[in-house]
Parts: sequence; C-alpha cells; structure tokens
Amino acid sequence: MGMFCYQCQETARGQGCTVRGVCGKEEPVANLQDALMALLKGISVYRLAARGLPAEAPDADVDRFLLEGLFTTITNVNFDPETMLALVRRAYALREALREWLARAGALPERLPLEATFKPEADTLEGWLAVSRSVGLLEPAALPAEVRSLRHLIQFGLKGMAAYADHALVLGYRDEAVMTFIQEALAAITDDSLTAEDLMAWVQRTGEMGVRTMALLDRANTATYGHPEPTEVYLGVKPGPGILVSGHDLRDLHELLEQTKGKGINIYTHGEMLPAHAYPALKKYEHLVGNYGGAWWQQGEQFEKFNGPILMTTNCLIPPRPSYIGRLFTTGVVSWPGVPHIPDRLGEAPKDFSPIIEKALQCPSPQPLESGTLPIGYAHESVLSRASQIIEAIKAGAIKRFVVMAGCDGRMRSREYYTEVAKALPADTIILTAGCAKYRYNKLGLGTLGGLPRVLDAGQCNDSYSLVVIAMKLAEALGAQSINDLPIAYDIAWYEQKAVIVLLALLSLGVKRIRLGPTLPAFLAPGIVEALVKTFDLRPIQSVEEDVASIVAGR
Ligand code: FSO
Ligand code: SF4
Repeated sequence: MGMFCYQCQETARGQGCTVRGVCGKEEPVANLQDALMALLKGISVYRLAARGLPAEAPDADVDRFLLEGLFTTITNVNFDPETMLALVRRAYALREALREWLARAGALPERLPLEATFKPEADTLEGWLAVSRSVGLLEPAALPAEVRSLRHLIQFGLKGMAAYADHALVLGYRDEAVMTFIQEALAAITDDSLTAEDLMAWVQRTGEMGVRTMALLDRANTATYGHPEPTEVYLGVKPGPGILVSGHDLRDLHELLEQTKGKGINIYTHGEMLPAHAYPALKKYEHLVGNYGGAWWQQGEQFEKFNGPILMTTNCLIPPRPSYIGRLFTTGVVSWPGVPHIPDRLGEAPKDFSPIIEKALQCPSPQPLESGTLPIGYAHESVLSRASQIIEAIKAGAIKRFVVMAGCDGRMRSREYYTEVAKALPADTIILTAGCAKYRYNKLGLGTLGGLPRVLDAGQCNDSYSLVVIAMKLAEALGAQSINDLPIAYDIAWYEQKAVIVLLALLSLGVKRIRLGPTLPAFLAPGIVEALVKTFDLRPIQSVEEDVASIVAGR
C-alpha cells in the first residue's frame, strides 16, 4: 500500500519517502502517523466547537494529548507500531466522545471535514492502515499545490511548536493562547474554503505563536534550573560506569541525576542534552561529568563505544544497532519496538529510572572518544550581561559581524558546507548558534573575540529564542531601526519539524535574508518558495565562497 512522508530534510530523493523512511520509519508507522494527525485535526474541530459552551466537554486533558500526539509524529521520535496504534485508538475514542457530547448538546459544528468523520471499517491494525491513506499528506488529491504546501508548512511547524509547548508543560508551564492556537490552526488546515492567501496569514500567525512558545519554554527552563552560565564541558570520560542521556528533556535528566546520587555512576549528556551543563541547578551535580559524542546521526558508532545504558528522552533516535540495543531505553514520546520504555510520571512523583541504574552498574566504563573541553552557556542572560563589552567591541570595529548558524545537523555530506563556512568566516566574526547544527563547527577551536568564544552556544534548538532576544537588545542599544539593520547574517540548517517552527518564528519577526540549507523543504511548492523569496528574501545556500563573500559584504 506504500506510504508518503516528506516532512524532513532527508526525505528520499528530496521528494518523499514512499517505501520506507530514510530515518528508518516503516510503512505501518508512517501510515498510523497519518491517521493520528488526521484524528488530532478532527479533535481540534470539535474541541473548538465545545469552547464557550456552559458544561465541560469530556476529557479535560485533551490539550496535553494534542501536544503529545503531535510530538510523537516528529522525525526520529516514535518507530513503534504498537504505541502508534494505541495512540490512534485513544485519539479516535477522544474524537468520538467529543462528537457525541456536542451532538447531545445540539452544538455540532456545521463544517465537518473528513478528519472529523472518517473511521476504519474495523478498529484493528489492518482497519486503521486501510483508512489512513484517505487522510494522508497526498489527500485531498485535488488540492491546489500552493494550498497543500502551505497546509503542510503549518502542520509541520505546529509539530515543532507542540514539542516545545510539551517541554514547557512538563515543567508546569502552559500558555492557553498556545494551546488554543494549535487547535485553531489544526482545524484551519482542514478547511477547504481557505485560499493560499488565507493560509499565508496562518503561516505568519504560526510563526508568531512559535516565538511565544519558545519564550514560554525559555521561562520554564530558566525559572526551574536557573539561567545558563558560561561553562566548560568535559569531552572525555571518567572511570566507572556511566549513563548517557540524549534528547531535549531537562526534567528527565534532573530526576535521573537525583536518583543516581552517591551510586558511583557518572552521567554524560549526548547531542541536544549538552546545554544542560550550563544550568546552575543541573551543573551542581558532581556526577554530571561531561558530554559524550557528537550530533544525533553519529550515534550508531558512538553508542556502541559508550558501553553503558543510553536514555533517549526525545528525538533524535536512529535505528539501534544490535551491539547496543540491549542497553537502550526510551521515555516520554520516544519508542522503538522491544526497547524498554520508562513510564511517564504519575502526578508529581518522579519517573522511576531504576532499570537504567541497575543496567549501568553491570556495565564497564565508556571508551573515550575525545578529550578537552567545550565552552557553552551563552544564552541571552549571560550574553547580555556582557552587552556593554560587546557593544564597545562592535563600535571599535573589533567585532564586525555576527552569523546566526542555528538549527539541526544531519547525515548529508553537503552539510560539510557549514563546517567550511565556519572556518572561512573572518576572525572578526562571531557565530551565534543553537540546536545540534553546532556539532559541525563547535570543536574547530575558532578562538575568542572580545573575550567571548567565537562560537557562542545559546543551547538547544528552542534556545534560538535567545538569539532573537540578543539581536533585539543589540538593535536597541545600537539605535538600529530593525534587527535587519544589524550586522547579523542568518545561515540556518534544518532537518526536522522543530527547525520549521524556528524558521517560521524568525520570518514572523520580519528577519530578512535568511540562508536555508542544505536543501529547501520538499513540501514547499515552487509558488511558495517564490513568495518567501519575494517577501523575506529567503535564500537557498550557495557555495561556501559565494555565501561567505556575501555575508562579509553584509548582503
Ligand atoms: Fe537536533 Fe534532532 Fe533539537 Fe531536532 S537532535 S535535530 S531540530 O531533534 O530538535 O536540534
Ligand atoms: Fe522520510 Fe523524513 Fe518522513 Fe522519515 S521523517 S519518513 S526520512 S520524510
């Protein structure tokens, strides 16, 4: 029956995965994800209709379910058909309960799109797989290319937004405006009466809400763990058993640190967990010893050498090798068939990480991969506390330019472009980074400028928000009319859907001349690319030489 997915940068042939995902996602999971996405849209249609009615609609936890459902469908999160089927069934039950409740209240919405009404012939795996194609990304087949493209741009941006909102919610922070927006936007992209022009306005709103969501997560992280401080992170290993923690969920790491205190186990971060070392409430744990390895796509070889258990708290998980699958654990929305899953918290009680701890105690020390340290912790608070020093350096001409090189890393060889750009930028340039894109240039030893590392690492991909705050404050201090008048260039690398919301957030703030690579999204129709180029001067990356020359010239 095949599948169709083109939501990430590594999609097959730059067009779409139709047999199996390049990411390792198999056809049944891809199709169940389509069914789940459609059900989440249907739930949103009903949820919006129930708002404002005097009595409470069933299941008040529907908002959280929507966030987790969207997050689950992001690239490299969930590869398990069983958990996907369970989610589809829960979504279906929820949608039907809402529909019946509205029918009884005499308040069914007039417009009922397919997403609000479709059902399988039988509530079995086969039944759901059969019906999934009718609501997949290629449907409705007659949709104009631009409309389809914009619907998908919004849909993929919403996935990233939901992931960030979910991280904030885990820490007890929620913003009703974000929750409502996600439902409104999910409902809007089922509405056949909306034109490309209407949807462009939804893209703008999605970006604006993306900024708001990243600000919410920034508040959640910094209020819970303190403001990141400049920190040198150890890249080697220490004798003794270790646990490697990957993904973005700081609360999982925190609870694991608490539960491993005094047990002789060293905790290492991996990938997007690196920024954890800069948070005061996390760096205080002496057994949080260092960061192990590089970006997500290198995990096969590196997890093999780690020797101990590995916990995946969020994306990016790649198909595990037999050499370490027996010491891999997942939690939260991540899942791989047969890999033990640490269940969710019950209320405020922490997760129980004892299976990982027991495993660690049976394992030898990790093999070293690297040595030395890496400077991190340059989020808005720590950079802006040095604002006067930076402004003086700009005015004296010591710092000529900033280049925002945020986003994601990936497997493609063409991403060497980012390493080469970082090397070729003149020594009076500072690179502002966030997200796993940094692994392409954060260990090049590019030195310091004006007392700051030339690669200023603000944190995880969501901390791109920090880069925006820094740019806005600099604009204010330098008396610039807009952030486009600052000596800042944007050279963004994307891979999955969190990067889509980061991009939409930047565009909604009016940031112009963003370079995007290594390739443009397959889901952007030619007409939409044209519109983005015209409105925002968005540019596909060119050669290293051309781009560095134009960055240096301020073009
Ligand atoms: Fe990277 Fe993966 Fe953070 Fe993403 S580890 S690619 S954009 O999940 O979310 O930067
Ligand atoms: Fe293909 Fe990316 Fe979709 Fe995976 S997430 S199936 S690699 S487009």
